[in-house]
Order: sequence, then C-alpha cells, then structure tokens
Amino acid sequence: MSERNLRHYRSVFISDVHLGYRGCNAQMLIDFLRHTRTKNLYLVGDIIDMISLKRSFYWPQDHSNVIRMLLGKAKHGTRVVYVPGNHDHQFREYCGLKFGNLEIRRRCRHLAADGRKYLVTHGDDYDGNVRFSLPLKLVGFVAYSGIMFMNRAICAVRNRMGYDYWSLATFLKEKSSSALKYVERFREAAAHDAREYGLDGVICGHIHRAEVTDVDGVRYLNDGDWVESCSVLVEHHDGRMELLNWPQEVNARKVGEALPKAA
Ligand SMILES: [Mn+2]
Repeated sequence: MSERNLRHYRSVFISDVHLGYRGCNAQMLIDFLRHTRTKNLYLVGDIIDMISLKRSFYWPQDHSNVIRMLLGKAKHGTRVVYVPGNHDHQFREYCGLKFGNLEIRRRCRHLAADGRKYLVTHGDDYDGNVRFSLPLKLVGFVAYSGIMFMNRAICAVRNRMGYDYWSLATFLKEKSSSALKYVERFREAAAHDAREYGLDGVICGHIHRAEVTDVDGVRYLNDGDWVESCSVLVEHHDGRMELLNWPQEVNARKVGEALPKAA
C-alpha cells in the first residue's frame, strides 16, 4: 500500500453492508478499509444480514475478512461504534456493552470537529412513518430480490466488458415516484427526530440511498450502502462531511496509477 493512496479521516460512517447476503459487495468494502485510516468508525446498522442468513446460509471468505478488518481497526486504536440495524437487530440486545475500543449502541450522538452535533441511528425507526400493508411489502420484496438478481447479472457482464459498476436498483428507484415519496417522508421523519433532540443533523442509512441534504435547517446525511452504490460518509479533520462513492474513487485511482508520477 503506497502512502500516496492512503486516506486519513476523523470519522467514517458505513452501513447496510449486508454480510451473509449474496448482493454484498465485500471486495469493494475491503478495498475501502485498506485505503483508509480513521479515528472514529461508525457501523450504522445492517452490517450482518441475519434475515438473509436465516433464509439461506451464505458466507464466503471475503465476509469473514471484512469482520476481521473491522475488529483489527478497533484493536489498533480506532474507536468503533456499532449501531445495529433491523437486519442485525439481534445485536441490539448487547447495546451499552463496551469491549476495548468497540462499543455497541442503539443510537448515539456524534460531536463533529466543527462543533456540530449529530444523531447517529440506523433509520428503521423512521419506517413507522412510512407504513406499507403486508401484501405490498411482499410485492416489494419479490420485486427487489428480482431487481438485485438482475443487477448482479448486468454488473457481471459490464465488469467483463470493462465498464464501471452501475446500479439498476438505484436507477429504478430514481424513476419511481412512489419510491421518491417514501424517501421524502423518511428524510423528514429523520430530520424531525434530530430536531427534537436539539441536534444539528442526523446520520443514518437503511434505505440504501446515499444523500447529504438540508431539511428545514437540519442536516440529513445518509451514508448509503455496500450492496448497490458502495458509498460511505466521511468526516474530515475540520468537521466537513463528505459522501464518497467508492467505485468512482477506485476508478480515479486506477487512472492516477496509470499516469506517470509527477516529478
Ligand atoms: Mn435496514
């Protein structure tokens, strides 16, 4: 690993990794973890997909490697805060526990370097505001599984042809107006929650849609996921928050490596 490619951040927020699920892009996350050093690492839920694991067991070596790297960071001084989500809610039983640099929290506050205070939570609590009937949920689930299957097939083909990663699910979500309405209500519920606590913003995941925006003076930061977009939210040393799309960063790095080094 050349020092030139190493990124240093104050905080990193990742969620919706879905280890144990076929759609998880563990290799991309391993690449991110390898190229990153951070003081704080927030795991904002749905890190392990217990729901998918129960349905069909799937656990390749890469998925163990992700866990090993996360624990390795804790061992080497990174403060790791694990905020379980709805797919790994079993770990919520252990909220409040602390082992060395690793702590498990139901939700927590993050004080940024610029003094801004954020609520950090997975986000499934805000689903209550966006209720769906069971049949609709089932339709959604079947459709989503189908889309993700197609997405993997398309990406495999694109990959072989040398194209960049592209998400069909994200593309379809952008096109559907009911999905947009859902995202809007989710965003409002999250921002409302942060406002109730008197905080400056909310950092969450859950809906697999990376976004940094402002909702009536409250910041809404969604760190995205590692199934479709492979996105991550980072805090720079001055408190500035930035959303990164890791496949884009990887492509930029490859271009940089191909260029002759500046004298
Ligand atoms: Mn979730």
